[in-house]
Amino acid sequence: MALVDIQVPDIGDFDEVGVIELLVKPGDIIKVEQSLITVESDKASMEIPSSHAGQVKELRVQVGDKVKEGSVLLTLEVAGAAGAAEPATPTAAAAAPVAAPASAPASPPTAAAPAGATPPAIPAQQPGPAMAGLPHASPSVRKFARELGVPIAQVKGTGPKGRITLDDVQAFTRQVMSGAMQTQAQAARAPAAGSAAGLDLLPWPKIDFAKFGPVERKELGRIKKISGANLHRNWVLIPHVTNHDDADITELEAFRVQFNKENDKSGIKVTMLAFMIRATVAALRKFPEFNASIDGEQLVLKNYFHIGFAADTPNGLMVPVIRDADQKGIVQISQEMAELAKKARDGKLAPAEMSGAGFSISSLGGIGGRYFTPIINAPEVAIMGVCKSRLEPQWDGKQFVPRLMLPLSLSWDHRVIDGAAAARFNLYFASLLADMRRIMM
Ligand code: CAO
Repeated sequence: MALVDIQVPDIGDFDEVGVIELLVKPGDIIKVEQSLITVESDKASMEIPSSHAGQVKELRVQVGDKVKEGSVLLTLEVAGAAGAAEPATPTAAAAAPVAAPASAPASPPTAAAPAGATPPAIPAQQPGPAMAGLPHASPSVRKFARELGVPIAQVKGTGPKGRITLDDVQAFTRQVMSGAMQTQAQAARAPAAGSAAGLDLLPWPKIDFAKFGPVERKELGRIKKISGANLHRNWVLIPHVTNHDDADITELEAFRVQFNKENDKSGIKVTMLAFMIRATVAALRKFPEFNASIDGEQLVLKNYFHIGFAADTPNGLMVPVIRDADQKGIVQISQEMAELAKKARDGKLAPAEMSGAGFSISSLGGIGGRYFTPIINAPEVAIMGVCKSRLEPQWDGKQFVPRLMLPLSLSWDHRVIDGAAAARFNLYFASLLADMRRIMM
């Protein structure tokens, strides 16, 4: 056994080059011609091969160092008699910068070198504008990626100037594997019909957040897991569009406040949402395709009026249903809504109380906001979102007058509904809230 210092060979026109990647580490057993480090000048990057075989005892350079011909890169323990390492002599061609296209194989020229010839440095890719858009990686990293079947264009480089390193390729592989396992687990849980199979998405980013600061982990609750999976499927599978509009509820709100005052002692409290549910029923009668579901190539139009409403609970979002809302008055709807919302918050809703809706309303009016994009509650085809009403100046033809305006956000399934119908639905819905006498017409 003998120790040999491996040096930088003649690297042509370059006086000094920067070490940008270490391709071996202490303890590695390496072969003659195996690439040891990648260096980069302002014109090209290249790999420096080993002139001997043996085991790496000590690395004598690190990333960021500047090296030149004769610099010692590492100490190698080699079998047989000791001897000074002969620096490899790169050929003129090897020292020339070569731009390697993303899909091109590494094609190390060492393979084509005549037997016994000193191994040349392997030219990698040329940095700079010519390489814009191409992944920045050395031939050995490309080869490694190719062997693993990794699409190198999708690997995020963490080396200098975004260079893709061996570690990056390995990290990408681990990420894909864990993503694939998650997808398999999800597929096992997902219903067969209407699955989102075929979406060729990147794996979810796997990040060690603790690197950036203290974190804590909390298991998602049961409701969140169930509603999250449903919302995700609906968001991905339904071509959503949202139309925004405003309803003038000045008179309606004044009436509601007056009514509640008159009935204060009875404990009855009617809510704006109850009026909206009645207005929804009237709008669904006029626009039946909003009270429908897709079933294969058919549209199922519903002759019943069960309206879901989103309820915010400590455990997550739930959607209780007011059944046969067309047969109920505002007071009854208000009372039922209060009971159902309480049950939802107490975690006592029965499955039957959350099923069968033909259309849903999501009200953030008690909280705030202007507009939002509610996600359709499949198999429904539309949902009305409302936010907090506020006094705004409105032009009455002669002057601006203060009016209480309710922001509306109607999301609809473009497979069933068109934009014109959605705009008409909003207009009609707003006209009903502006003057509820229209419901009787
Ligand atoms: N504009 C202004 N004020 C409004 C309003 C509106 N659009 N809607 C309600 N309010 C007022 C109410 O009048 C009430 O005030 P008063 O007590 O003075 O009368 C207050 O806000 C609280 O109302 P509320 O939210 O308790 O009652 P509600 O009938 O409006 O709503 C419910 C009931 C269950 C829908 C609601 O509590 C809730 O959970 N909303 C959240 C829904 C949600 O999370 N949607 C998002 C789904 S997507 O993640």
